[in-house]
Amino acid sequence: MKMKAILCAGTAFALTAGSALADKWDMALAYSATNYHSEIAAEFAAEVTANSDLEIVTHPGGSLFGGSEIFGAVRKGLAPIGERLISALGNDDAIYEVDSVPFLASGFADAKTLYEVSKPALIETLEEGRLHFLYSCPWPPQGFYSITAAESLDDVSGLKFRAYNATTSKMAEGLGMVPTKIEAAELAQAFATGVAQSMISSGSTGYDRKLWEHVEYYYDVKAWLPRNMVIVNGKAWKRLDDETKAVVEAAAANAEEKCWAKAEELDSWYVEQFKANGMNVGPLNEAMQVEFQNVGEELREAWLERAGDKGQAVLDAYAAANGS
Ligand code: PCA
Repeated sequence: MKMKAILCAGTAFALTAGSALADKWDMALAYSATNYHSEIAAEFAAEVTANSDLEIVTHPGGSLFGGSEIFGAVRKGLAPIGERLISALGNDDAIYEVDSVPFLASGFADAKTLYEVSKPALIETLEEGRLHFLYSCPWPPQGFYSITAAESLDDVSGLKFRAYNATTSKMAEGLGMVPTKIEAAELAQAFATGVAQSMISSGSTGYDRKLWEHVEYYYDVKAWLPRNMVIVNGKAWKRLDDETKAVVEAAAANAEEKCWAKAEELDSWYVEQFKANGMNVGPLNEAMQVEFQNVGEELREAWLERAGDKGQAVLDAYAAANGS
């Protein structure tokens, strides 16, 4: 009996190994299943599954790997495919932080231009790490959440600030707050327990985590539009035949186009939901906006120093694309 079972299993393995059939990829996602990034990733996965012999199964909410683990997991091949917030990878290469250079691109059109001019450098950097790039999609412009009204630096001084990358940590420090890195999946808990009292993020993440239950103020700072990217382990990518690769690339292009449109469409809707749930929503006062911009300017210079010629080339291309 036992022998037969082993034989059967062996035959099944030989059959699958001998054909391109029935490859399955688990796709690691960090954000809520209902967030548009995750929903569109699920549509991407369904499109590939329907049109090829490759099945892609999404695992949202950090259920396969937590947000901070996904990049390493895909690089090591522990997950063949995953989505990661690019600007959290600044320790690997400063070029990953270009979308979070403060006040460089504050709206969707500029963020798209910045994406287009920085894409070759992004792809090259990923390839050096043996990763294949598929698509990238933005978060809406980043605002400031605070449990207290932020009329002056004194008001926010000492607040525990939830950071998602080095830039947000440094912004917080520059403004007199105390940063701690917390992934979006743990956000509601952090605010509920007082581990976090302020943050910079989009309306999207505040909405997903019902932040109005903990935070009263949302300021529409438009600091930058960070992006997620979907990447594939280099070896897993090479194992696909050309036909499957073409299906995956086509689905990725569809996902990217839909996702940019969805982010823009939802931007003001999220903020409407904040108002409907009793949050105070509006711009920072002029003096505070200037404080944010001044810290931003310092971070921009520090970034350029780290990013060197590669960073300068992207900034030059961006300026040229904007006609300046
Ligand atoms: N949401 C993600 C990253 C940027 C955003 O808008 C987060 O807060 O983790």
